[in-house]
Amino acid sequence: MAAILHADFDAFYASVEQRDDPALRGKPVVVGGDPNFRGVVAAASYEVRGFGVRSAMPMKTAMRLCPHAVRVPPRFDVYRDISRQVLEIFRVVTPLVEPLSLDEAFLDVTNRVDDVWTPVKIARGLKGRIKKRTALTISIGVASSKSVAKIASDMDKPDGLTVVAPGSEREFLAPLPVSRLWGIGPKTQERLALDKITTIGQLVERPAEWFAARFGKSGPFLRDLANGIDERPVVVERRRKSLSAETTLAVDSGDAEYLTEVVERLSQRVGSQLQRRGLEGRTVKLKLRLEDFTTFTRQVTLDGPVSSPDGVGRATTDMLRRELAPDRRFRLVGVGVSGFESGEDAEGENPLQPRLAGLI
Ligand code: TTP
Ligand code: CA
Repeated sequence: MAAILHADFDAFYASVEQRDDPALRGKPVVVGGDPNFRGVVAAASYEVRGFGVRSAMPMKTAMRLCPHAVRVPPRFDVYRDISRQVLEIFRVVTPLVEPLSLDEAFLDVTNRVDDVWTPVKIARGLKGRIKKRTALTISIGVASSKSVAKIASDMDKPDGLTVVAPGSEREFLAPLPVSRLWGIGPKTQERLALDKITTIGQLVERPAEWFAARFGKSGPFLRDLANGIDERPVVVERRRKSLSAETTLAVDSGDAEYLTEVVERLSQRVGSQLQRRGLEGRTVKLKLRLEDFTTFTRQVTLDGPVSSPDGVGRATTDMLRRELAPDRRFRLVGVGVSGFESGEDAEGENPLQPRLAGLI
């Protein structure tokens, strides 16, 4: 039976800011961009969440919900350093570490488990180590698969440790909302609610044919997830080559202002993903589809690496400007960044040898 850990920092950016500035401790803190420049909330401290403030919300909305919140601009270099330190700690236990972003990773500890080193003990050891080294807390989920471990790590935040014993996955998942499952977003959730399916327990009662009819190709996978079955391995080296986002416009448009806004929004999305993954790229791409479906891309290779939403936005809006013409109407635009130089996603295997005794 596999033993998988999912480790996730609590209110990551916000906790780092509170750690480094004692005046922020116990206060409602939001990390993110200036509300006057359409900034969004990257991270919200636990204190400010009580006011309804959440990640990805416009900063303006956040400040309206909690006018006395303290806004701090993000310090990505600091977050990246902490992320590296923690991955090093993880790799002392096992080389099988899969980072998902700066603040999240899966660990496959199956081969490290014995009578003394149970998965829970390994998880406790890691939490202690990380707290000592970084003065930050993480929450860990322990389970037989990635999917269940990830759901478990979220159950007891902050500073949580949730163990789902092998064999009890279904029971653990049954009362939880379907939205906890990978791939079930707000739209699917709404559709399922029409069928009176709101919990994972209600979802698993449906037969295999229903899953196939409802979800097509991904039906069997989703049915497995709902049953607590997930065979996906922890992947150590996933060299991501590019990050991108695209959107089909509600109506074909040639309007410069509107198109610029869409390209800026996509650039923001790609840029913030870059930052969350600690990646920097040199090549920025703009994808365009005309109303007659002709599709083409323009790309630019920058002198220096880009890792910020604004940097991506500058490059893409420049390229867009050159493609605008009075008789040209677009139906799709996309933004992508590639040519990564650093970051966890692009890192090779770590030479550190697993050494459990080092944990305590
Ligand atoms: P999350 O793990 O989603 O959130 P969190 O660590 O702030 O809080 P939680 O305790 O609930 O885990 O994201 C990790 C970091 O990634 C977060 O601190 C900031 C960044 N982030 C963004 O920049 N934009 C976003 O939309 C989200 C969701 C996160
Ligand atoms: Ca987190």
